[in-house]
Amino acid sequence: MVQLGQETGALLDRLGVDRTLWTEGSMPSATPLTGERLGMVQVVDAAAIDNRLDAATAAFRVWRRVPAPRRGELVRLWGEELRAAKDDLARLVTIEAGKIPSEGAGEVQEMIDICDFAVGLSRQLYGLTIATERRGHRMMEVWHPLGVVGVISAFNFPVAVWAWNAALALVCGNSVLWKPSEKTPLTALAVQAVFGRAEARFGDAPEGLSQLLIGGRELGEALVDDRRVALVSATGSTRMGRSVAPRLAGRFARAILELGGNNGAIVAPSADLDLALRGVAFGAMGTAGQRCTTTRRLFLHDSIYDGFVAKLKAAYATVGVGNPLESEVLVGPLIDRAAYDAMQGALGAAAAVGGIVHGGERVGDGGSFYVKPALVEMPGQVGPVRDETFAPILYVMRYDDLDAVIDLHNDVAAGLSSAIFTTDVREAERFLVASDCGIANVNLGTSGAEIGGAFGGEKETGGGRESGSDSWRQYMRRATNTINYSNALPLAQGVLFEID
Ligand code: UN1
Repeated sequence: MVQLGQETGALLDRLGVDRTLWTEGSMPSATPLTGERLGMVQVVDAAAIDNRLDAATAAFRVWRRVPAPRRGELVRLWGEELRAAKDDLARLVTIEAGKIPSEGAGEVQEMIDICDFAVGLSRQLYGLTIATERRGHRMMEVWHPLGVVGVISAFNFPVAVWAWNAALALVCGNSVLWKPSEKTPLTALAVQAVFGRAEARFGDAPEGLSQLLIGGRELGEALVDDRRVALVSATGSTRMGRSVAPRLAGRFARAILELGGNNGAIVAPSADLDLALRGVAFGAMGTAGQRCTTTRRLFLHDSIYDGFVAKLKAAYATVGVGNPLESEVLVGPLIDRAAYDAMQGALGAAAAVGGIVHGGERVGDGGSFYVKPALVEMPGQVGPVRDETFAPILYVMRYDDLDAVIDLHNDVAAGLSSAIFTTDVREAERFLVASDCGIANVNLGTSGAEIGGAFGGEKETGGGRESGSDSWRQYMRRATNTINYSNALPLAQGVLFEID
C-alpha cells in the first residue's frame, strides 16, 4: 500500500511535477487499484479563473501570429518529450486510472501519434481556391486561428483526449485551457509538466498558452459560460452534454461533444468466429468496460448463437481480473464505488426483464472495486440494454435477419461505434451503409480507434469529431476572400447597380 504512494511520488518527481502541487492541496486523489490515497492536489480557485482566461486570451493573440510550421515545432518537441517519458506516464496512467500496462502505454502512444499527425498538419492547413463567376477576380478561403479552446476530459482517457485536442488546437494557432477529470489530477499534472519541458526547449511560447485547471465542475462551467472561450471540446456522459450543449449554443460558441456510446457488434453466420471472439472480448472487457467505445451490445445470428455464447462464457470465466501491477491480468478495477453500484443496478434491472446474467460479481473487497465482467443473455433490446452503463457488461441477443438487426442496432439513443463480423462482402457493405454511428468497422471490434480517422459519433453521442482527418477545421475559422484585380466592378449574379 505505502509502496504505491511512494512509487507515485517517485514517478511524479521524475516527470518533473512540483511536489507542493499534489501534496499540499485540498482535493484528495486516490488510486482505483487499492483505493489508497495518493495525494492532496491543489485546485484552481473559481475566483482565479478570470485571470486564467485573460492569460489564455493574451497568449492566443501572440500565438496566432506565429507561423503554423513554427507552431508545429512546439508540438514536435512535445512528442519527443512524450517519447522520453512514455514508460513513466504509462505507469502513472495504470496507477491513477487502473488501466492494464499495455493499455496505459497505448494511451500515451495515442498522444505521441497525434503529435506526429499535428506536426505534419502544421504545414497543411489548406484552404480552397474557388472558381469565381466574375472576370478579373480571385476567390479563396483561408483558415485562421479561432481563439481560446477549452477542453473538458474524462477519467477513462486521462491524458490522450487532452492531447487529441491540444495538439490540433496548438498547431491551428489557439491557446488551450484544460479541465481534467477530478478522478485523474495526477496524470494531468504529469503531462502538463512534460509539455512544459517542450515549451522550455521551444523558447518563446507565450505564457498561458496551455493551462491546466484542476478542480471541481465549476471550472468546466466557467469555460462553458465565458465568452472568451471560442470552442469547448467536452468528453463525458450524455447527461453532462445535455447541460453543456444548450449553454454553448446560447452564446453561439462552438462545441465538440464526445458523449455516451452504446456500441453494438453483429456476428454473422459467415464470420471467422475465432477472430470475432477476440474482437468482442477486447471490445467488451478491455479497459474494464470503461471506454466510450466499449462493446455493450452483441447480436449473434441464430445459427452460431449457442456455440459462440459457450466460447464467450469460457473466455469470461477465465479472464484475469485484478490489480494490473501485481499480476498479468486483462481486466483492472472499476474507477470507484459509484461505477460498481451502477453496474450492479444495471445487472439487477436486466435480470428483472428476463436477462440471464453470467458473472458480474465483485472480486475482493476494501476500497477498490474489481468485478468479473458480465455477460447477459437478453430476450430483446429492453431495459438497461438501451442505455450506456460504464462498466463491463455485454448484453447478448439473437437475430435471424440482417436488415432487421441493423434497425435494432440503430434503435438506441447513442451513435458512436459499431462493428460487424462477416466474410460476406454484401453483408459487410449493407452494414456499413446502414449503421448510423460515427465509426463502423468490419472484422474488428468497436473500440481502439487509430488517431488518423475522425473520432466521434452521432445522435446523443453529440456529433463532434476529434483527432484525425479534417477535424482540425473545427479549431479554426474560415474566411472566404474575394479579390477584384480588374478595373471594373461586376456584381455577382449579374446584378446591375450603376450610379452616375
Ligand atoms: C474514450 O473512451 O473516451 O477508440 C475514447 C478508442 C480510443 C479512444 C476512446 N482510441 O477506444
